[in-house]
Amino acid sequence: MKEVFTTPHDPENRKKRVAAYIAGIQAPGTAGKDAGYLLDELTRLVDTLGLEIAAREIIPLRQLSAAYLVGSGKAEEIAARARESGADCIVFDEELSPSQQRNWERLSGLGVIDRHEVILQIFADRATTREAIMQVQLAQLEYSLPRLKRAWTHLSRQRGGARGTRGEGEAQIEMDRRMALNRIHKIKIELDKVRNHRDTQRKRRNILPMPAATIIGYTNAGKSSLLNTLTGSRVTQEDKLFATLDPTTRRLLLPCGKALLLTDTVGFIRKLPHDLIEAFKSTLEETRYSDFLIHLIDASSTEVPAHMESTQGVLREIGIENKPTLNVFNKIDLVREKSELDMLRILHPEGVFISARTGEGMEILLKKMDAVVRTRFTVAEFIIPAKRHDLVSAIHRDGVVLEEKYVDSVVQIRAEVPERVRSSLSAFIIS
Ligand SMILES: Nc1nc2c(ncn2[C@@H]2O[C@H](COP(=O)(O)OP(=O)(O)OP(=O)(O)O)[C@@H](O)[C@H]2O)c(=O)[nH]1
Ligand SMILES: [Mg+2]
Repeated sequence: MKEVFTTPHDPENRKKRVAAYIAGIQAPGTAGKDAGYLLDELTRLVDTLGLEIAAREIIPLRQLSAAYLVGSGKAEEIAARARESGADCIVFDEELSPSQQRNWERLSGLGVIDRHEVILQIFADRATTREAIMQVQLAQLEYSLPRLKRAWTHLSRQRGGARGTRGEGEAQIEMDRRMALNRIHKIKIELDKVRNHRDTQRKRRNILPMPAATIIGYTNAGKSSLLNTLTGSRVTQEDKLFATLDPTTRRLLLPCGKALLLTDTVGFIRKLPHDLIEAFKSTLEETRYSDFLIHLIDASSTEVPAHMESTQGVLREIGIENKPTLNVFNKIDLVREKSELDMLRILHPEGVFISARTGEGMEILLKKMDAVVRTRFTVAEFIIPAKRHDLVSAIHRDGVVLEEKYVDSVVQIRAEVPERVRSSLSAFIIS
């Protein structure tokens, strides 16, 4: 039995050693075409992880069976094909229960993992900041808890199979379980500390907040590329899934002269493991403080509706589905058939069509962003003590000053300001 993830931080090394048999699943009632897309997506995920692809197949699920997901005869055949292909492990697109995973490993003699574990491992490989690392560890520990028995089986086989009595195994599992629970408890306390620190920082920053927007969307849609194109920054952009885990915020000057804080964040995917959404909730909650969202969609993908639906699903899950949203279709330079673009334009008349690579459509996008920001501005009249330069300059920075008069020791300002500036300066408003 080979461990699948032996060298988590060395994808090159892993590539030489571990080959995967990709088992796509065609659920009852799903078209073969859809199963094909899902198979391709799982292949990309496994490739992102740095494993070699030994072979792939789509397994039609007719009747679900408790032991192997598929009937045991079918399972034997798949296991045999996987072994013949030279694979070290089988990767399933469907989530396997801990006992199904154990049964498959016993049957095939290969490592067996599911999509959930692949995504967790990609996140683990990519996490660099303390918060992301802890968030992923938490999700991994929670995933591994019901699977400790499987880990123990691995271990006893590696040691030569028959060693260790059953009682010894049970005791070890109980000890591992307690250690894992302990670790989960500690990580949660640490994460709380990091989050409190961030909250304090945010509050400090938000005394006079600038308008803010977040780019969200399916993984690989081009979110980081768009942030880079718009703000001239250099966030990692890669043709890999989940290139970005940590949010990055940059300041952008809109054509109307107003500044906007633009954040690029982690991407979403179909069947994103719930524990990862939970773990990244606090990162994604930053999105809550945005005035609007830019939902970026890869227009060159044939899976636009499914991608949009999964993104909206995650937004619902974190409770921010009602934010004003601009639907922006990216990578139009890659769309070969004009009719496909026309169709998207008909289906999404409010959509903006761009290429973060060539810069096409960027002016229109900026205008739309301007318009959204403007709708969030209202006219207010302030009387501010002249010595409060900080407040006066904040109004200049975040609003559009229409009139300004210095009278005695106060400044009278009439300006268009965003709602949050209005509420934080409400004490100085006269109308
Ligand atoms: N042809 C073309 N490629 C693009 C465009 N925008 C982004 N890309 C490419 O698409 C790939 C993914 O881009 P990223 O900006 O990393 O995508 P992302 O949405 O940030 O991805 P994750 O962080 O993984 O969720 C990269 O190889 C980019 O160069 C575009 O408009 N046209
Ligand atoms: Mg990115």
